[in-house]
Amino acid sequence: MSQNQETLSNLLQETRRFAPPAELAADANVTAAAYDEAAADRLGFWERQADRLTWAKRWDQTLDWSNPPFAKWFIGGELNVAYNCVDRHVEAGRGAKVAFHWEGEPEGDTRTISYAELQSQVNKAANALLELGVRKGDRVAIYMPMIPELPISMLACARIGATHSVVFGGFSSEALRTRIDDAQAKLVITADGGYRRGKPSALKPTVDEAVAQTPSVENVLVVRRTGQETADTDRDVWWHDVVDRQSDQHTAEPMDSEHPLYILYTSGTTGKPKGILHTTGGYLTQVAYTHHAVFDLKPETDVYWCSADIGWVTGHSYIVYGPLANGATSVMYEGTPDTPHRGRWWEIIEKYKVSIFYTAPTAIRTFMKWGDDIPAQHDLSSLRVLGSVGEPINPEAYVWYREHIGANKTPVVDTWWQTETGAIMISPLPGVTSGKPGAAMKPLPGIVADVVDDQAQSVPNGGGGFLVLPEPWPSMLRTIWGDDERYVKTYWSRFDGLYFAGDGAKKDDDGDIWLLGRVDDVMLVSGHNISTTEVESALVSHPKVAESAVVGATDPVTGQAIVAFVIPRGSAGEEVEGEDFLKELRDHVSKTLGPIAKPRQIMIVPELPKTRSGKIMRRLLRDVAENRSIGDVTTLADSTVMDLISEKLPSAK
Ligand code: 6R9
Repeated sequence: MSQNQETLSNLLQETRRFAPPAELAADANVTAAAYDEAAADRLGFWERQADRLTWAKRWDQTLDWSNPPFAKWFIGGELNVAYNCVDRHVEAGRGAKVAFHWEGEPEGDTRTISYAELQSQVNKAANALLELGVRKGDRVAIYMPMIPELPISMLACARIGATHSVVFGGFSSEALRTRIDDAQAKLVITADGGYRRGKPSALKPTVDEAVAQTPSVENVLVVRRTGQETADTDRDVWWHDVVDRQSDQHTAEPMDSEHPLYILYTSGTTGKPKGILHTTGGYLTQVAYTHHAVFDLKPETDVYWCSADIGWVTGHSYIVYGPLANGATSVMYEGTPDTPHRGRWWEIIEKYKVSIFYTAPTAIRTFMKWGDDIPAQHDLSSLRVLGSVGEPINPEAYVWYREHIGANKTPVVDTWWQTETGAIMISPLPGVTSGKPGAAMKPLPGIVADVVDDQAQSVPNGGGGFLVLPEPWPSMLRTIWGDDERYVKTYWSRFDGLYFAGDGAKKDDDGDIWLLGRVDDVMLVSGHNISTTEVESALVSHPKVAESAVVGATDPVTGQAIVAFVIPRGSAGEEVEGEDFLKELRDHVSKTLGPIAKPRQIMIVPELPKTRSGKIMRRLLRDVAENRSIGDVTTLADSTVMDLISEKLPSAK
């Protein structure tokens, strides 16, 4: 955002409201009183949430903020994460309860894993890690498909105090190598391959290439999943050889509350990936509390499904640690939403009677594109809470999700957070909040957030600016692995004493928070700061548009001009190619947001470039809009997408 501009323009008006269903509100885990309780005594509030966990030794001090921005939570306390996620449920007589209904991509390939079975698997894996020489404090890289051995490996690490670093199963060998190297991992856990789009997709060759150049790695532990041929070096050991023969008994050792639980790398816009470090007590407290509060989880009756990949922070916190700490029954799915057909997800919801579903706007917009008739063929009546994460949810996508997936009755919780925050920070509460489509609403009880201008002054209601977090929170990152200085510089130096998240936001007239995308993406058009999110949402509110991405391109007259890329809805028909349609869209944006936001140019495209967690890579689209050659595409989920878009360019208007 430019230095002389203090606020983001606040263009979008949205008046629809959705009150919580009366039944849900009457029986909600968390009521409005929690906000007052936390405001009256914030640290006391977090102590009560820490009591959801089982501590081997109670903490002496709740928060140490004497050396900001380096926080410590629950100092002196000791606990074991795996014990909290697994053993204590078995000890409480809930061993037979299902932890995971696992659904492989090939139909019929399923596994049901109870808490007792999870305990025995985690113990065996922990014993195997010890046999392979892994000790407390060592780092273990995990590069796996979405199979049960992935959470089992993470929990086995946590059990013995090894710090895991999960790397997305789709990343290149170079990306894997730099992450292994940065953390100096001693062991890599992987599989021969996984199933993706109906075919086995190899992983092991990528690992072989990476570890050829990473001397820190002593062994590679390989799960047999697809049966693909793999090279077998001295370093390699098969999971079925080493893990299966171990004892299923292992006593979890309590760890210090600040013991490093995991590192997760985020790419950031420049430079080498940042190893975000999360620790033990504060992290588990906040993921458990938020999973209980935001999804209203009733562990005895709910079936919960988060469709994310575990290689993303959403999977760490809301497939593995939060749900298991709460003793939830979850669904875990290996594959893509369109294999073998575009109704696969809805079939899974119907099969397991999923009651809480958590996914990303990118998926929702894809389903909008595919058409309403696909979810309509399935019984989705078990659903009672729907969640969204990863990007701002366009109001129209929110309304579609609520109507076509949630039968027009389920609350939609739009949850804002980051790898760095570890857990949900800003979100509606399903039994309390009257939802506004497109708004993340308020910081959760115990969390403080604000929107400030250039001078770090809180903006008034109706204003826009930078989203900041003024107070430390239990699951906050502790540092960037091995680089304290970069941690301070990246997150705490833009505004003195405030964590700056990198996102633009606005407060509406009620003081509720709307996220407006990364500030790097904000456009400056004729002196107005306009958020890409608002223009995209205006486009998506046109009945023939499923998805759009908007960028600012250099313009001799206006400084930057708005260029939009649009994917039409499946039902839109043939007329979406013509000049009339493009004019209709430009006029629609002008009418919705004002003439200042009217795109100079709109291109109809079949796909948009996205990262593996579904975020649109606007940087690449800026290259297209400014007629440059296209930059680094290695973190794209599908690297052929840019070719598809370029092919369409001659017809661009
Ligand atoms: C959990 C996760 C973090 C960035 C974040 C923001 C965007 C995530 C959002 C959202 C608007 C939401 N983001 N959730 N923006 N509304 N509900 O996504 O972590 O991959 O680290 O990305 O994602 O821009 O700063 P991560």
